[in-house]
Amino acid sequence: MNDFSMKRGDGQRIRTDRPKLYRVVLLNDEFTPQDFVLTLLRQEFRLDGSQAGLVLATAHEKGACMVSVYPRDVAETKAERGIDAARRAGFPLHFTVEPEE
Ligand code: NFA
Repeated sequence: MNDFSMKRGDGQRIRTDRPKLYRVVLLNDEFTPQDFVLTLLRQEFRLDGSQAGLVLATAHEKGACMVSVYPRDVAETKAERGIDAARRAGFPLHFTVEPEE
């Protein structure tokens, strides 16, 4: 069921929609240096070194890899910040955002 349900102090039951989650997906390209991708995955997406290495390697080999899932606005902001940082550095690195399920 897609709701949170909890009792307030006065006994009233409060339900709110659980936010839908969206995947941020890293796309491979031929030009963006691996070190740049690793730094971005660590700094923007808060992956640790081994997670970042696995995501990088999977995208490199298979063409794409899910980075993480977030509520929509967070996913879109992180993807945009990643794309912007790459563009500023002169690289074509790209992320997409897609709904889970
Ligand atoms: N394929 C890039 C390279 O060999 C590295 C890369 C991996 C880029 C994953 C984007 C995503 N320099």
